[in-house]
Amino acid sequence: MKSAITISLVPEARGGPFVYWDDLAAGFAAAARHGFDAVEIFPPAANAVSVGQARELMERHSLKVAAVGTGAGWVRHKLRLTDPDPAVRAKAREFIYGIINLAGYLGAPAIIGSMQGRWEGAVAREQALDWLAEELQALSERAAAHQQVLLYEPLNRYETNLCNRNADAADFVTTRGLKNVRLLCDLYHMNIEEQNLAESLRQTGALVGHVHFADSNRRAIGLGHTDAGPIVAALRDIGYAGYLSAEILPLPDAETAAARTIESFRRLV
Ligand code: LER
Ligand code: MN
Repeated sequence: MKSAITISLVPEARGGPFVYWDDLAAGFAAAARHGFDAVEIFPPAANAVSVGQARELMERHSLKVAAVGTGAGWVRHKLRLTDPDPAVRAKAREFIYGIINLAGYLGAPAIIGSMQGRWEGAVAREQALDWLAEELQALSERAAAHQQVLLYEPLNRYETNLCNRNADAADFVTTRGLKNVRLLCDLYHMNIEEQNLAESLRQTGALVGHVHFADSNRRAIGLGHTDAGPIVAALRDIGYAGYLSAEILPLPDAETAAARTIESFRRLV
């Protein structure tokens, strides 16, 4: 397993669960100083990150890019893959295609989290899931062209009403035949929704594609009440070799959050 830490370049996401903010070069430098293997980037749009600059930073600091988030499509533009308006769904798809390409050029997968949206009003749950499956199929084909999977993230009940638990999401991607989609298992969402975090990861098995490494209170692992030992043991047992990526609040400050994360990672992994 490998370590990663988040960098947000989205001012509208202020207050959100990202350790480093606003400055890609400074975020890379800080991640390298703490000894992380990779950074996870949350960009405002695909064209806001220069592939050349990002590759240069990766090389200079010997860091990989673990994943690239698409949530700015929702936070900034209110685009969702399950919007009742087909024109909005098309814009959401185009926004994400751009990020899949950016991520692909950096050797990373893209994440579908908040852009999955929710079912509400005149849209029935089955209809929203049909739209989501259709979009994830198209998006995951684009990811495959970069030899990447597409990461789909179940979110807690306050952020979506589509898939809240790993088992729901696993059932969804399996029954819909989404062969190039893997799950992003975020320990913070899981702490709200799962009965047993380690057991849920064991059951998700080979579908675990990425992990957001957050404690119960969305602070660094070690600063809440999640028992991370059995979780890491479960990941090891299922043969997970991907990232434990700190999508966490920069509390009490970014440096402490990063230091506690890497300390916990080294102790556990
Ligand atoms: C995104 O990775 C996530 O976990 C969401 O909670 C962001 O709102
Ligand atoms: Mn997450």
